[in-house]
Amino acid sequence: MKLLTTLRSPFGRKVKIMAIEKGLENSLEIIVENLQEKSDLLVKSNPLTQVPTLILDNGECIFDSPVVAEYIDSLNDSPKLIPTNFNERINVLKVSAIADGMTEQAIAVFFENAKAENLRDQAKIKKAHGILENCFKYLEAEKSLTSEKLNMAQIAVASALGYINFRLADLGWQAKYPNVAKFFEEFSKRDSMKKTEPRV
Ligand SMILES: N[C@@H](CCC(=O)N[C@@H](CS)C(=O)NCC(=O)O)C(=O)O
Repeated sequence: MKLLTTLRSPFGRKVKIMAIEKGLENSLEIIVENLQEKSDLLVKSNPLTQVPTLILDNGECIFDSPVVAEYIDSLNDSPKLIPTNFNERINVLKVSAIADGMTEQAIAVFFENAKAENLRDQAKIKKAHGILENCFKYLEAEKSLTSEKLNMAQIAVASALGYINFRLADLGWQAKYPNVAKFFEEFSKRDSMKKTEPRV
């Protein structure tokens, strides 16, 4: 299988961590995309032209990251990262959606901040910061993050936090949200996290 991604995509990181945790690292050929000049392969494989995109050996293409994650989780009998128990599953999917939403807001702030100051959409930045605060508050009380059983919610949240630290390093969320900070500190010790640290 080929995974089209970038070295810093938090959505790509989430599915790479899942593959590593499932023992499937060697089944994935990572193809590094340049999003400023997307490859023909990416454009023809995913109508959204986004990473991550997974291309199976039979040519079938799978996107976007929640679907890639579900596919990877189905590939072997190692413990499921997306639980099969209905209530647990809904919660893990919900917390993963929060993590993905935080990533989207962090990307929006990063791109606004990259513009000249007079061109920045301050209302958009303010709204994104507000949503990030709401999500941090939610995660501060979220039990699935401390579950002994590894799950996709933990992976998605860790990928989102890794991206926030990479792109919005001065956000300073750690002091305000000590439970989330503790979770991230512990989770970052995993090999799968170390192997997938975002790079420019
Ligand atoms: N909902 C998508 C979001 C993926 C996404 O936003 N990927 C970014 C890179 S982190 C991308 O491909 N950006 C290029 C573009 O949107 O044109 C997913 O979960 O896979």
